[in-house]
Amino acid sequence: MPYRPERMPAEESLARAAALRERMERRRTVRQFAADPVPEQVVRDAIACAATAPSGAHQQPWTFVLVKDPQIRRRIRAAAEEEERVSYEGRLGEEWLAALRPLGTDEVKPHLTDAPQLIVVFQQRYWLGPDGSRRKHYYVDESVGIAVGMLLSALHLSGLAALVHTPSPMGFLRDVLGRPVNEKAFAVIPVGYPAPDCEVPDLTRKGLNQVLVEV
Ligand code: IYR
Repeated sequence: MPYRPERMPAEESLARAAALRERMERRRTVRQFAADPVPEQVVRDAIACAATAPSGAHQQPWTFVLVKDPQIRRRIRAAAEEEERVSYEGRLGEEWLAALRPLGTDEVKPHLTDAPQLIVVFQQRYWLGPDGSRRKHYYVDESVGIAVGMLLSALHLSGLAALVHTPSPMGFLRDVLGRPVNEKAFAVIPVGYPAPDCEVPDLTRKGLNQVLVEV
């Protein structure tokens, strides 16, 4: 079918790209959230934005679970902290622990219960029909990674902060959230406003000249 979006004048593109770049450069991962509620529709709209991501063979191999039930959130936190404890006590290995040290992370994950919203992203490793039949999904990691990138952008540009948390192993999430066997947890994303006393590590990003190669 035809696709004829109106072409944006170059000056407007330039202005928008520069403004967007500046806003995206202000995004920070947040680990301390204010207790204040966020407008839930903002989160739903951000998830809808994420679900516009391109995907392998347009299979859209993602499920976003918005976890509201405080009891389920407590179970997720307990299970995640238990796994993280084992990780931080040595499973990660010295090199990995050293790489994490500047971030100041540890096994205590209050944001899992305390952030006003919690999104758990699942990847559908294969398609599962109602009769149990299976079909292959293509480029699932790439597709879901792109969708999560779009989710983080949408949340940030809508004024909300987020954290991509990847408890490892994450198998417990499928059980706790009652997801089907074809789904595998990809990330846990607490969402909210930064706490009034929120701190972030003093990090700088690579400059464009370090990440862009023009040939
Ligand atoms: N999953 C652990 C450890 C962790 C790993 C990486 I790589 C990070 O960038 C941050 C944390 C945790 O959530 O603490």
